[in-house]
Amino acid sequence: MRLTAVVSALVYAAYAAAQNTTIQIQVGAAPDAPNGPFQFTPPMVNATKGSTVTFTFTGSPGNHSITQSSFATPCQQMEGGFSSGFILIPAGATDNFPSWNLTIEDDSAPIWFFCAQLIPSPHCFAGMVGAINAPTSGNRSFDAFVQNVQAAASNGTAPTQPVGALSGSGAVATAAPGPLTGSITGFATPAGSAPAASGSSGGASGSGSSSGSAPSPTSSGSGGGSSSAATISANTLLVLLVGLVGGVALF
Ligand SMILES: *[C@@H]1O[C@H](CO)[C@@H](O)[C@H](O)[C@H]1NC(C)=O
Ligand SMILES: *[C@@H]1O[C@H](CO)[C@@H](O)[C@H](O)[C@H]1NC(C)=O
Ligand SMILES: *[C@@H]1O[C@H](CO)[C@@H](O)[C@H](O)[C@H]1NC(C)=O
Ligand SMILES: *[C@@H]1O[C@H](CO)[C@@H](O)[C@H](O)[C@H]1NC(C)=O
Ligand SMILES: [Cu+2]
Repeated sequence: MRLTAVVSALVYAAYAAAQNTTIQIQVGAAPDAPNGPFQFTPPMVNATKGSTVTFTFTGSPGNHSITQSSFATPCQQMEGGFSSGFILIPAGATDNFPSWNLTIEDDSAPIWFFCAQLIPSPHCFAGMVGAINAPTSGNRSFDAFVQNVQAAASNGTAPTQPVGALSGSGAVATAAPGPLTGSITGFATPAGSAPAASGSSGGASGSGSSSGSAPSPTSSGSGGGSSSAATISANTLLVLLVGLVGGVALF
């Protein structure tokens, strides 16, 4: 009896761990990184409902945002989309990198995002985009999204500047990026705690006109390493515990 309770608690814990994983995405990269500084690494992850995607602003120097877009207009904040605002990491910073945690509320539809920074030229046009739960093939795949990015880059309509928002479509953060220590600063970061209903008023007002001579777009890449590693280890734990239950049942 008691053993059964313990074992089922363990199985439940493993199940919960398998469901709610923490997925890491790095925001920005070093200037000499293989695909340049304007990237999310990995650009594409899968995250089940209840999982947390932790973005870490490690790119130094960097001044980036994580802003939700639609599939069709990848370099514009979508109406009701989340935005971290911009976090400036000065040159030479090596630690105390701030993070931003997004909890996935709906894993049934892809969540698209980009960096809205315009300096020195729009990062989105350079391929600084990402996706959560995007299909790998088909007409709404990550590759199709990247084609929309390339179309936006040649069209040249600069990203409008985002309104900081904790709440997005399908995902929500409970706090602004942090900690902001030393010379690390934020611009247009969201204030307060997440509202119950969807937050931001959208904030697409007017459009800039700097037709960026974008640095060469980065390849679409297919990361996802850390997410699958997290999923695999949680699943492995589950399998081991199920095995344990089986073993206990024999005795
Ligand atoms: C997993 O996510 C669900 C839904 O958000 C939540 O109720 C539960 O407490 C989470 N479990 C863990 C272990 O974090
Ligand atoms: C960081 O980016 C924001 C938004 O473009 C801008 O307002 C701010 O001046 C930038 N900071 C620096 C130090 O470049
Ligand atoms: C994000 O989550 C991690 C892990 O729980 C935590 O250490 C960090 O402080 C969180 N960041 C913010 C800005 O809340
Ligand atoms: C995410 O899941 C979709 C659907 O199962 C799959 O096609 C895709 O390869 C996965 N992506 C990653 C990065 O694991
Ligand atoms: Cu950027």
